[in-house]
Amino acid sequence: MKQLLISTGNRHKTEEIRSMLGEGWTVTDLTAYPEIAPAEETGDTFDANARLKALHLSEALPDLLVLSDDSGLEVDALGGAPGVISARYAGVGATDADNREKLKQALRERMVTGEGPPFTGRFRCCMVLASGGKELGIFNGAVEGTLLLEEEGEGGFGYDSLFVPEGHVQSFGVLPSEVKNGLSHRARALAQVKEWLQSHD
Ligand code: ITT
Repeated sequence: MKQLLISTGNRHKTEEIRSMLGEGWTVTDLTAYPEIAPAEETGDTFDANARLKALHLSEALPDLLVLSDDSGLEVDALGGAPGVISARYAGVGATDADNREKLKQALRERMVTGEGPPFTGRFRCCMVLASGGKELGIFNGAVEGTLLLEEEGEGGFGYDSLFVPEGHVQSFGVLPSEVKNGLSHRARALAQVKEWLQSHD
């Protein structure tokens, strides 16, 4: 079995990556290393934070193959917010539900000015692969879509229940995980990671 350590404490990301990689891979994450403090996400781009997360862990565990995932939602009518601060949009320690509430409120405020709906946006994901404390590659994926003003469905995590991907009429909170994992920002970044791994086997 090949081993991949995901530099994340977000179990939803790990589950999606594990399921997309499929058999042949043992996938672990930061929850298996409680003694290692997570990297501070001080960058102001997805790329910068993905690098910080990958290199921080790869320096601590240089023998392992490390993959980071920095991701988030951009909404055009909000000037790209919540963007890189998607996980803490409603403040440090905010839950996914707090963040969704803040997003719905922000969209309602834009409606007053006649800007939507539909509100367009996208999920972005940047992944960095690292080993021996060095970057091996950087990979980006995005999925375009529109935002809902009320949650739809219980599936997924984060902003999934408010996001309808292009080509579909239901949110990621309703669509089966196989559909999300076939077209998501994370799936598109991971497809490039897989290609890189195959060509460097
Ligand atoms: P790590 O830094 O430990 O990986 P995190 O959740 O803090 O975990 P990020 O800083 O990359 O990760 O923030 C990503 C946030 O963007 C996440 O908490 C969600 O709110 C949102 N997000 C990213 N991918 C998503 C997805 O597939 N579906 C819904 N929301 C997503």
